[in-house]
Amino acid sequence: MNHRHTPEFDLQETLSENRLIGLWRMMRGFRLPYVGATLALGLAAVSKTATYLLIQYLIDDVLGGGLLNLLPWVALGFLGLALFEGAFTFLSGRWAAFTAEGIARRLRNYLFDHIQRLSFSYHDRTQTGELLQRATSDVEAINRFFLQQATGVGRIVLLFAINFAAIAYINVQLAFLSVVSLPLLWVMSYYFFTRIEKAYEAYQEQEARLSATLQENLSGVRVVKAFARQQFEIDKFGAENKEKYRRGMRLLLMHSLYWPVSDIVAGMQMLGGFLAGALMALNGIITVGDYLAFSGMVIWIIWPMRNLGRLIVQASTALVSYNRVSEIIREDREPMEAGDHLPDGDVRGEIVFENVHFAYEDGTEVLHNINFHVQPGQVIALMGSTGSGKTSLVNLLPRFYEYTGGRILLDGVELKRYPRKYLRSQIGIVEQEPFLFSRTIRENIAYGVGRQVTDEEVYQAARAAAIHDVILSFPEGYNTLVGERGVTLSGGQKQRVAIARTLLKDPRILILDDATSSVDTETEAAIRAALERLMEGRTTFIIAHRIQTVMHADAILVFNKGHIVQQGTHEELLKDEDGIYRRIYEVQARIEVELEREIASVGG
Ligand code: TTP
Ligand code: MG
Repeated sequence: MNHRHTPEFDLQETLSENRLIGLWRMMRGFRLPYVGATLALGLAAVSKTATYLLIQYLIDDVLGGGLLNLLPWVALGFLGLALFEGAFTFLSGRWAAFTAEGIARRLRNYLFDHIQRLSFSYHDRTQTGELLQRATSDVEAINRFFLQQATGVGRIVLLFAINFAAIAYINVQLAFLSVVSLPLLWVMSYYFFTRIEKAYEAYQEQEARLSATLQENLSGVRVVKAFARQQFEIDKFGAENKEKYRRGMRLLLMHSLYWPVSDIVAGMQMLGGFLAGALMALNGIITVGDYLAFSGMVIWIIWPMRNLGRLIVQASTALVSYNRVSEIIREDREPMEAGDHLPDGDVRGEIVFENVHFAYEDGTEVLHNINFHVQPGQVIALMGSTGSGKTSLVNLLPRFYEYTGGRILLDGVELKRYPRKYLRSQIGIVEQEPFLFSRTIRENIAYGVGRQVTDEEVYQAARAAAIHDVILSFPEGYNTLVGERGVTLSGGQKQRVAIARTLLKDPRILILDDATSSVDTETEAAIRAALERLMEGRTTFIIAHRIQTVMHADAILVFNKGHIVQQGTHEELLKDEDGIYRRIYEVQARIEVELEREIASVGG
């Protein structure tokens, strides 16, 4: 059986304000083995009760009534009942495990799938460590719930009902006397349930904080070392860890208070039951066999009562975890397919911005009234000081974020009408801080194309990105592992692998977000020459700080604080004596001249 997430099983639809209903719906597809597990436990319980009734029969009728020839049969009966009980206990364990592990597996797969499909803004505001903790620890709590508590409830109810009925069959009064403390146990359990729920929630929150701290520390380990801030980080972690310890102690205190208290109540109840039974037997109201059977069965009435309390208390943790997991599930995915305009082939690449405004979720506008027009195949350069909104602008094109005002037209059609999936197949973006996976270089370059690629295709892309020779110089060439288990690439090498990855995808619209910032001018010139061929026929956005990089563009947009303050070709922009572009040009030219003089003096 394959329980992969399918469109028919959308966990989002199963969510419920009532957490028990939500958990019940989460069981869809696993209810049969669940019912099987519960019934098997019930049958095992029946055989236990039957054993006590057999004891009563043995004493009152076989021994007391002189039917000694039946003795072997009674012995066989005991053996059969024991085997029966063992077999069904085993089966129940298997089915419960199948249910719980199956549901947990499906939930994990669903979460993995779901988390990747959430919007950029969701990930902007959510800590990785927090998500990690919910996808692991909270899923485990839900797993435990199905493994122990969900099947346990059935068993407890059945055990209670059967033994209560059996005792009532012996004597009704005795049956009711055996359960007088039930309301007290319930009130107590409820009280602890609410307390433990709160304590556990606080505990899980802190655990998430701790794992977020750890995760961030590991990602930023270089910064920590570079600034020699180890002690600061250790103290920070220590403080978070201490808080977790404190909350953990509190949680365990609640548990360890509840257990003995419920045990005392249960013990008193049992004692009372024995006493009442003994008095009845002495007064001849019930027989000695009745009493012996009762004293066996009453345990199986008290035990479920006490354990139901425990189970309710333990279930509180699953309910907390259910909430934490459903907070993720409730988030809507980025609708990848939504959009009524799906062209058959590729886009031409004509892009028009009309009075475009954009603000991130916090509401502060970072792009104001942007207007420009790009013909298919043109190269557009974006320049401007850091934080002026260049990355924000190009991120609008693949619909990573939605613009908040104005219109963006692609081939004359508003961008919002294109499905995101289509846009992203048409647009290739080399991110400002490219991320490479801990896989081989070849896998990293081939990552963006959803098909098998030939070595020659990979080499070609790598050559265009001026990284082919570098890769060949590694001992294992294209099979060299990148990252933690392999070579550490320099910033410029990483950028070039990322460029190769995007070139191989062969997009109609190419976005290079500061993609050659860590590459020396000579290598950049080589990349530019190769790109020039590749850029032919595709609309290209280049974000860069060097005049050399942008000067050949068909149009240069100069940004300042979210506004386009200048636009035109290199020559046009230079004419404006007071313009930012001219100033940047002069500063860079001066530096260049000085640099050449320096080099000449050193060389001479
Ligand atoms: P960017 O668009 O990142 O500015 P930039 O790309 O021009 O800067 P750089 O040259 O350094 O790459 O940022 C514009 C503003 O938007 C800035 O105030 C930070 C803010 N911002 C967010 O709030 N969330 C984001 O995800 C990004 C990318 C930027
Ligand atoms: Mg940027």
